Amino acid sequence: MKLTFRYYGPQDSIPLSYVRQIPGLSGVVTSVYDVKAGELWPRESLSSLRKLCQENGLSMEVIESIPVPEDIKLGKPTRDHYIDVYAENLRRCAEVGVRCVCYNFMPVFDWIRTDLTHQNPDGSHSLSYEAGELKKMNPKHLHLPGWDESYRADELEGLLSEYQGMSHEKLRENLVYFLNRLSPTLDETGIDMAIHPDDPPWDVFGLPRIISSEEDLDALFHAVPSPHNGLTLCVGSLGENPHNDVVHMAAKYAEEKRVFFAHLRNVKWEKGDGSFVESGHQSAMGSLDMGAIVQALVDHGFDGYVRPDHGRNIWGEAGKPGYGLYDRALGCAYISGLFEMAEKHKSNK
Ligand SMILES: [Mn+2]
Repeated sequence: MKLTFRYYGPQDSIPLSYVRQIPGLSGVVTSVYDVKAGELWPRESLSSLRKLCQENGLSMEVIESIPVPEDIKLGKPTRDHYIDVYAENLRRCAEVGVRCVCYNFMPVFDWIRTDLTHQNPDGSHSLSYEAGELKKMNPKHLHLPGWDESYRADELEGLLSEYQGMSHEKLRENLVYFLNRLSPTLDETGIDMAIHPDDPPWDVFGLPRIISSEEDLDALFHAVPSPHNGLTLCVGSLGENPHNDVVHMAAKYAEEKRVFFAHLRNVKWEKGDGSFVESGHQSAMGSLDMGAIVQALVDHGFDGYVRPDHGRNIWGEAGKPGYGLYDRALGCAYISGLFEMAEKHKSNK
């Protein structure tokens, strides 16, 4: 596997000169953050990002993400134009050595939490989700830091009304259309498209979500069998739903060569009503068996990109919730330890 770290570009509070000191790291996962969804990424932005990475001895082979414009998710007549722009952005990424693009297909909102500074008993802070709190939130006034794309209140209102009546089936059709139209570009560039599961993996605010379960993933890979159509196995997102058997999914999709990228983080289920707290990475801190997940990936031939996902905010570190240096660096150390042991105990299943 290739261990990577998310980097928000030159505006990130964590410099690459620090990132490069994390043991075992080979590269960063980044994006062009100052261009709206649906617009072309300047070649200069990509080449200057790559230069920054190279100067620090880090590769830049994964982009997270190129946001998918809502017109594509909605299946509007303008979607062909936006898919063509997306394809051109993929070509430009390929020109600077990008191999894998993480994206999601969640309508309007990216990941959702109800608290970004949940205090843990040890004094650290985590992102958390409480089912009861979500019911009190107004989707028309929602913005969370770290979203790849967000909208003004007036845009949100219009968008939410456009999604009225959107079914799971229709949204799935729109995703399949998007991937099929991108297919020649994927073959030409060799780029792997790694869809990120819905976070949390269920419908929110009445908006349908279609990448939440094994059944959803099977349907996607069946509909678009291209070898470039795969998954960002975000074990935290999938694992937020206790009904998702993440160890089984890791084994199955690694075996099927659908896992291009893995986000490894742990969650602790609370109350049995869908509530959860993002715990530290170690199995003992949360509800997921991280060792078994990594062993399943390794045993089934996974050789893709990995990164720690959100970390807790610890040791008084300020900054973007979930994206501090310290706990994610601890996550890297833990993850590389798990892979070292898993490789030693690899069984050829
Ligand atoms: Mn993730």
